[in-house]
Amino acid sequence: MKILLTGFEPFNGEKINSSWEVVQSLGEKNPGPGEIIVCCLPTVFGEGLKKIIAAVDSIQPQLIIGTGQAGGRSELCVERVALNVADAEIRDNQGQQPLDEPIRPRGPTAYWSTLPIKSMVKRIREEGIPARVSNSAGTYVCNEVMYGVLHHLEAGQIPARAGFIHIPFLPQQAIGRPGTSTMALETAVRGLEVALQSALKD
Ligand code: PCA
Repeated sequence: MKILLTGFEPFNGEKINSSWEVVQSLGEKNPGPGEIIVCCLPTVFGEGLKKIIAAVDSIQPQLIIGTGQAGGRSELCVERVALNVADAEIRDNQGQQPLDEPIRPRGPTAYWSTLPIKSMVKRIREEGIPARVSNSAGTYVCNEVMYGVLHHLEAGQIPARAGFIHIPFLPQQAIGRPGTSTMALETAVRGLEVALQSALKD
């Protein structure tokens, strides 16, 4: 059983991206069951999606979980749905800022996550870690990656489950941002590990 786990490079002037820190740690741990293969995606419209699709095609994982940083959120957010739109409030790492653009002009309006989102949230919470189902992955690069991967799997009739989890800032990212929610690295890593186990068996 191969599991593709992705995070993103830092964006918006940050020095780190919590998602990549968490994904790297879990990849080093590789606790099983299954073999985790990690990949860091550029925070660039078009490029992040290209890189994850190339990884899916070469690794042929049975499970694909994308993660991204959602600064300001206080819980691990298991995303329910990806929308066919790119609408950026800030520029990406190559200065692009698409507005109201479809990701796939002939694609459906949205794709549902094919992960057991409710079970994943339940199991993370049973560990005492804050988590919830989120009904919006936003309209930035993370949403594009989630939408594009689900579209690729459906178009190619590839039998893999896929979805996306947003991760809060790490504590060091709250410096200079009073009142901002954060989650400790070990907590987020454990939450992601449990989410992954749930996705494999529920
Ligand atoms: N978060 C952004 C893109 C990269 C990341 O880590 C998002 O939520 O779209």
